[in-house]
Amino acid sequence: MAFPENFLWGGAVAANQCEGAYNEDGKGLCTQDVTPHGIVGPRTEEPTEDNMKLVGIDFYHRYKEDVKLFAEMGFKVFRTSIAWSRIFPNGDEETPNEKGLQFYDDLFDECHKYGIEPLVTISHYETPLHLAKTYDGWVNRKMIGFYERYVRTIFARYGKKVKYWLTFNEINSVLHEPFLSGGIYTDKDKLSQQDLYQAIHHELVASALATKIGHEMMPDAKIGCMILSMPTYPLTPCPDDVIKTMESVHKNDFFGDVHVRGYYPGYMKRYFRENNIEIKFEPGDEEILKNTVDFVSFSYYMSICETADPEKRVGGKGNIMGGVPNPYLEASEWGWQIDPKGLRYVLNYYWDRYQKPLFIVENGLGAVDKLVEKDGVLTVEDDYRIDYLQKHLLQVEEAVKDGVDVMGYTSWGCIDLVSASTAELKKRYGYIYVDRNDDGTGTLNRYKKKSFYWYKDVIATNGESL
Ligand code: BGP
Repeated sequence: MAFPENFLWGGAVAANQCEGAYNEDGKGLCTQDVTPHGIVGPRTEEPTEDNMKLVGIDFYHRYKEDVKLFAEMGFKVFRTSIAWSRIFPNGDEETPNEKGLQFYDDLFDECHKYGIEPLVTISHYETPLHLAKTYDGWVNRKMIGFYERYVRTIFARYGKKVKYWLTFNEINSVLHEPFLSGGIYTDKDKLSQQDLYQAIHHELVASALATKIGHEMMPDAKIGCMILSMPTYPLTPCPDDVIKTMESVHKNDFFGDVHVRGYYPGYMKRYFRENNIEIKFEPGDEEILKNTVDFVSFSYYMSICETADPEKRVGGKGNIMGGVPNPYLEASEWGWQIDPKGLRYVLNYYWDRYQKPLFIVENGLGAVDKLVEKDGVLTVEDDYRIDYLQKHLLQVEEAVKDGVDVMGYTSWGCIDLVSASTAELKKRYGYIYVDRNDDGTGTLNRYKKKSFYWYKDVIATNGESL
């Protein structure tokens, strides 16, 4: 048997992509409420009706039905995020919103009813809008204090119900999406490298501080970082391509390196020197950064290539960050190149680099699904999804055989939800189909796809059925 006995099988979502109820029970606005087109379109002043996230899949009101379905699949763990603006509607007030706190109490209780362990992302692309507008998000050092108050509140409230925590979703994505990822209101093309990296410093300090506070308040908790992983291969064996690839990988490794090693790596100090970036460290920051994580979690959807040759540097599409397409790989309908072996590669890479338990907290195929009737029941024949997941999980198995310590696997969007990059619902990942369309029509009813039964079997056999 390749998968460890207590392997944490499950699924993942984020509050802003599924809950809906964007202004109910005292919730404040967050960055997602004004980005009706995800990362591709302009943001709006106010929430607009075409924003699919305002209703999402109505998880806020239907979570009991959904958790029951997760339990039927045999989930051991369910990853979701807490919407910061449900707890602190503006982000900078002193008193939390009780109704928001109550919602997650109820949700976590519901999970425990079925023996499902919650895995909670503290901040998943949903900074309170007021913090973005008033402080320019993480560019402002005050954010550390607001985040600290928020984490102290949720640790105190849920410490007995939640063991696994992630400080920031895909923390390195702020390099490419400063608004959604870092609540930075300044236009992307006007944002200086100086401000961007200062914002990153604030996030890294906040993350280490949350880890410190979490360990003090919840001795049994396991706190991890979460990185957007994208193995990057040199396009050719030309040494220039190899070095260019190394440099581009460093930009992302910076985040994991600080989280695991507890200090800034030399290659970043060099980058800052050569680009006239001066990171302001306050007294105590260096000490705080030494509070390193218990495990490293990451998303994995695709790999990319890198080249030093400007003529070959055509941009490929990708999961927030693009890259040079790999001529050996096929792509999904949204242009994300499919590379199951890249998952084994990245697991080995992180294990070699960090020697910390690894958790794959996102992976999956975004595809257009069609609801059909089979034996009198509505379902989706999503063999393409099963094929994708099967191939990736077999590579996880290979990595486990390589000796990599893998804690668990939560596939992304275990129930259909609104896409982060395009804000569409037609890009579906789930084992459970939700009847909602991008024009706002649909009953919101849930239907089990073919992959639902497939995954149930994978979990029941601890991966033997793969
Ligand atoms: C990651 C995000 C998720 C998620 C996923 C799939 O970047 O952490 O929130 O949505 O990618 O991306 P998309 O929804 O754009 O298909």
